[in-house]
Amino acid sequence: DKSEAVGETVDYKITGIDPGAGIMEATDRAIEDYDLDEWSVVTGSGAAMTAALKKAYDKEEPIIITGWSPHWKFAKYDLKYLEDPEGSYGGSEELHTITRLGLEDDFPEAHAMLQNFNWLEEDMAEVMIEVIDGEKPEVAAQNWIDKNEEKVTEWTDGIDKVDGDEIKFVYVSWDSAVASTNVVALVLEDLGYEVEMLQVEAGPMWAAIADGSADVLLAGWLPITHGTYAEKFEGKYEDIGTSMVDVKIGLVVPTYMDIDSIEDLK
Ligand code: PBE
Repeated sequence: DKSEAVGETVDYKITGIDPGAGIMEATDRAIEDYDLDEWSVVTGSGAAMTAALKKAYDKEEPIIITGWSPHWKFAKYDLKYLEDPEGSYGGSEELHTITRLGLEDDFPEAHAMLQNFNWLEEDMAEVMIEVIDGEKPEVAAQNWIDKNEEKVTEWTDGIDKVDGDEIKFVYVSWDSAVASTNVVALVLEDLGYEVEMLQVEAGPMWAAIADGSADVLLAGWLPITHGTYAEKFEGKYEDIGTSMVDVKIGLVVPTYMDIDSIEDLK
């Protein structure tokens, strides 16, 4: 039977990422929803996951990863999402910009820019691909800004410059969050802000916004991926809008694998 074959080839392991990621919680849910008792999820990091993917892919070996888009892996490899008829991973998600309470009063110019901030999957992909090809994130971000003046002008149109106010971003080392945080940081620096970027884990990222020790996070994946965090800290943050729509999480495999659905793992 198909599932036994697949399970055995990957040792009944799904290659996951950092334990605080919403996609890990969703994967635990999938294991329950699809009765995948024999299966386990290996924790690690985004970088460890993509390293494992590269290693398997180069040898055309089977691998099942927790995957999301936007992500550069879809540009570098032929991959497919496994169908999720139970909806363990939700449907189409959105990226929300989340700020601490009071940011609008303290930094109205930054708040206005952040509210305007939105871009497309292919925009973010450009930055991510340059970074994975070896460019420094801040350089890749600046290159994207230089090539997309019109879009950036839309975000900053009519917003006054400030004089060195300090604003602090929190982000996780997910390639997607690295890309967006670097781009927005440069745009705010151009408006006169001094930007600090603090890399943390997912739980501490939400907690820092809720307790006011940081100002902004750009990687709020809602409604499902970070739903537990959003609920836990309800009333202690402001959701100021979406920066991207139609983003997605799920289980991802190379197209050379002969399975199509999470059900095939049962
Ligand atoms: N991700 C990328 C994150 C959000 C951004 C899908 C890995 C998560 O699962 O929490």
